[in-house]
Amino acid sequence: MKIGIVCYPTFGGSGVVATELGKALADRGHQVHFVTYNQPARLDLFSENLFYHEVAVSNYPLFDFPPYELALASRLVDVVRFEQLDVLHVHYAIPHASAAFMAKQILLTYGITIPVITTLHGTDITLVGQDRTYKPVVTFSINKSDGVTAVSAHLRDDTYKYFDIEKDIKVIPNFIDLNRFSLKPKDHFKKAIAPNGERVLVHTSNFRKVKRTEDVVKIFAEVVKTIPSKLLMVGDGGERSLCEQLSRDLGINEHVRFLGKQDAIEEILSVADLFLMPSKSESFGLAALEAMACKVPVISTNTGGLPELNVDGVTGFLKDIGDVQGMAEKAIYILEDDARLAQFKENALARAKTFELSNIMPIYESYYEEIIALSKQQA
Ligand code: GMT
Repeated sequence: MKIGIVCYPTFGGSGVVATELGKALADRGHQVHFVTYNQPARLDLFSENLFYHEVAVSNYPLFDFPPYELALASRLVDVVRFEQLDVLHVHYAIPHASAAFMAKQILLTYGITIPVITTLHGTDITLVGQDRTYKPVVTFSINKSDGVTAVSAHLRDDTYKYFDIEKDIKVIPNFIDLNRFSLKPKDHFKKAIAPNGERVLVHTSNFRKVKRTEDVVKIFAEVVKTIPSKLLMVGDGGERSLCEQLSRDLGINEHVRFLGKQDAIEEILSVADLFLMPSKSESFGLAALEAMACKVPVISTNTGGLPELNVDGVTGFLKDIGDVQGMAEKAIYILEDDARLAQFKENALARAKTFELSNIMPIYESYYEEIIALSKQQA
């Protein structure tokens, strides 16, 4: 198959999922064309089957807001026509689903029918999509997609709850490439982070408000009172400086390290003992799955799709949003006993294995085939 993938090229979860999926499809012999405004963060082009088409947004003094969606739609028309793609798979509805719809209509004038699959990732539905500014367009473009997938059952249900959707939404959970994440911890790195054998807690995110990163610092402040430990904060975003200030105010800054954006997240996770995800909303929690793939148990909230990933009392614990004390108590419970920690680590890995790339990728492949066949029938 020749597949066009549209995504955000940043470190966000939807871009990571799109990139890893594209790479895996290319490995399986499909030709994959990424169409976006920057080369995706995890995309290397050392494959004969991977292509990257940049969307250039030309500016003009009249434009206070350069029209990215139009530039994307035009680029999609161009790529679909000249690369003869079979299907377009767009990740994150805003604005990719509506740009793809526009491209599809234009392509019809050239006698080309291209099916569009939209994958919903989370904030495109739960936060941004519900904003009145975007809602009519999001509803329309989901309904006009030939196929729609959501990364968790909870996100599918939320989409039906908050939007007027007449399409079937197929749940295809996110996945993990266990080969990449089963690294042996690097002793010198572990020593540098935790010189006296302290436990290592990790949080990774884009430090947006929805991640409740201040709760991470507050949970750790409770844990470090009883358990000699260190906290690694990975990523960057609006809330980072608040967290830095909070860790100083709480007098724990010598135990907290802010590492900023990191490519080799698996190396950091390989030295970790516990992952903290106290998010307000999380459609799936890919960062938690990455941690579990590195044998790291997870303390999370019980929001969104997290209960579909993190199993309470088995791979970690789930608590209500804002229950800092409860999360800290469960973190201490896991960390205070070597044997218990080892069991939680094994459980986390076993759970991650059920989301192995090789299990999930064929589901996407057969969904593409189904949607392409359906679109041919309807043409
Ligand atoms: O978490 C973010 O804010 C980034 C966002 C994205 O689209 O890049 O992540 C969403 O998609 C990820 C991949 O499917 C999910 O694992 C995250 O749970 C989801 N984030 C939220 O729902 C807040």
